Amino acid sequence: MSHSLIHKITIPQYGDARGGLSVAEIGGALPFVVRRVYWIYGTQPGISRGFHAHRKLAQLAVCVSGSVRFRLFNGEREEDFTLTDPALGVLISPMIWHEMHDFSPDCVLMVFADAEYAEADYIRNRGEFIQTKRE
Ligand code: T46
Repeated sequence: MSHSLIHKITIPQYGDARGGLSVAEIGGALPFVVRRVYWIYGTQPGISRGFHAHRKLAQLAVCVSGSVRFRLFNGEREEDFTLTDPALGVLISPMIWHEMHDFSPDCVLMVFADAEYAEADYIRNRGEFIQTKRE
């Protein structure tokens, strides 16, 4: 049996009667030291994003508001997972092709990354990605 491509991380919640509070920290939900955080929001209807893999970068994506569907592809098979819970993260490991679809209008997707931005780390061509996986 093959392992799932979707590696989910449960983020501790300390919400109470006042509302929610979730924490990602080293030794807890964060599997790496974070060197960059970015967030994607106000995505226009019908827009999909991603369509690339990273050579070395590891990331943890948390949908802190709304929902978004991730499609992960390891060069052989694809799996989809919809993030709807601000207390759940999905790992985007190196050399995993990823796409984001079906952003809800209120979606805020927060991404924690283990390195600074580097365009050279992206593989933005699916054919090149598949070829690189085979090498
Ligand atoms: C990823 C998925 C989940 C920067 O200059 N610095 C940054 O840190 C980022 C993230 C982006 N940019 C620039 C590069 C492009 O000119 O912002 C522009 C839009 O980036 P991109 O088209 O790569 O956005 P997405 O949503 O397709 O992908 C993003 C991340 O770039 C990517 O690393 O894994 O979200």
